[in-house]
Amino acid sequence: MIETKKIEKEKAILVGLAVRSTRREEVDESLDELSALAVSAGAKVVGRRIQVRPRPNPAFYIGKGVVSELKEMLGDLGGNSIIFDDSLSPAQQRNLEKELDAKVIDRPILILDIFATRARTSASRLQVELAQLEYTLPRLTGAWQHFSRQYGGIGAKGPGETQLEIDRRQVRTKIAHLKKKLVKLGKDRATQRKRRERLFKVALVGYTNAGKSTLFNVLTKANVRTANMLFTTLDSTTRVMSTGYPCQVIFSDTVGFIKKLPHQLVESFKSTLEEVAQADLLLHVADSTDPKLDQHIAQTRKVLSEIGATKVPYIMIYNKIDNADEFHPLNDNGDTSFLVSALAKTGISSLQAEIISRSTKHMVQISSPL
Ligand SMILES: Nc1nc2c(ncn2[C@@H]2O[C@H](COP(=O)(O)OP(=O)(O)OP(=O)(O)O)[C@@H](O)[C@H]2O)c(=O)[nH]1
Ligand SMILES: [Mg+2]
Repeated sequence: MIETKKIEKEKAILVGLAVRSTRREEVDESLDELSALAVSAGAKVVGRRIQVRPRPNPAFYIGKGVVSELKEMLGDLGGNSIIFDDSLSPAQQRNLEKELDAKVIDRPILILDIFATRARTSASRLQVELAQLEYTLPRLTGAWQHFSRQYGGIGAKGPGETQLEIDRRQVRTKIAHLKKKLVKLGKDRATQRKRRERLFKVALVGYTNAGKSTLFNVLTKANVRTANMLFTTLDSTTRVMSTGYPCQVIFSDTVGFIKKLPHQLVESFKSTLEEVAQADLLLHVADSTDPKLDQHIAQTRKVLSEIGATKVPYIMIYNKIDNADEFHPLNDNGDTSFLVSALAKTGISSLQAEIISRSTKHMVQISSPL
């Protein structure tokens, strides 16, 4: 199972690359998010460096000169690891670790690590472990083991140390075994869903930290954990509500999305996310105070299409309106939208009225003969 290891705090330097048409400010904003991820994973950020370059260097991702510069920065700032805002190839990671003599982490491994720490139920642990193994498989080399053992911490969790010592074939066997378990899990969920067929299924989706769980709690009077942190929720929670609705309505709160979500995670969380694809209505929750609101909405739509949920009707919820001054919804493509504050509980009753009206239509549909 997933192991997590107590370690000395990582002191990390964040690195981003501005390639081709990417503006420096965009990379800077992306590093802000990377910084929040790093902090969520328990690291301390001690510095950042952006390089402008037409394309990544195949051997080191960044230019060789910047590698030397980073080495100096590590010494000056007392850092012990470098976190890259992109996915590194196994070769780039190895070369960088060798040159820098420090731990090299990329965005996918950082996200996987946060997931590993947060996974609570056997289902989410299984899904995270599979994603970690899939990610690790092409990276199984002597060099990686050496550094993972030496530095521990981020990236050394889960199938870290011990499993890195077993050969690729064993990892593949393990992957096959986990996949089988996941198929079983998928079947169990499908049976559960069948039982809920007549209910009106509402799923809350959106970028991480948008306030999905806070809104879920308001709508269902539940008490799931909320926090100003990325990926607080990993497991889906569902609540059936009957009072106030013409038919039973089932709400589900689930994992949030993020830019550059490792595809291994999307793959292995498919059975959890199936609930989203099978829903009758999506509440797409967005943080109206976030300067990158439009990008976050686009990113969420992208993940929704990856999991086959684009055909599910959705309502846009612009949340945290208590903190936004003069907010105007960005989309003019005819989406139904609501401006709410899940925290201050404003705008909730009209949202509930909309859900009730949609569930009434659903009830009429399912009870009328074909
Ligand atoms: N000001 C303000 N803050 C809010 C509102 N809704 C949620 N928050 C805060 O936003 C933070 C994230 O809320 P969550 O409900 O945990 O967000 P989430 O979308 O479930 O996040 P993950 O599960 O991590 O993906 C918390 O600190 C909430 O208190 C709101 O309407 N106004
Ligand atoms: Mg949540």
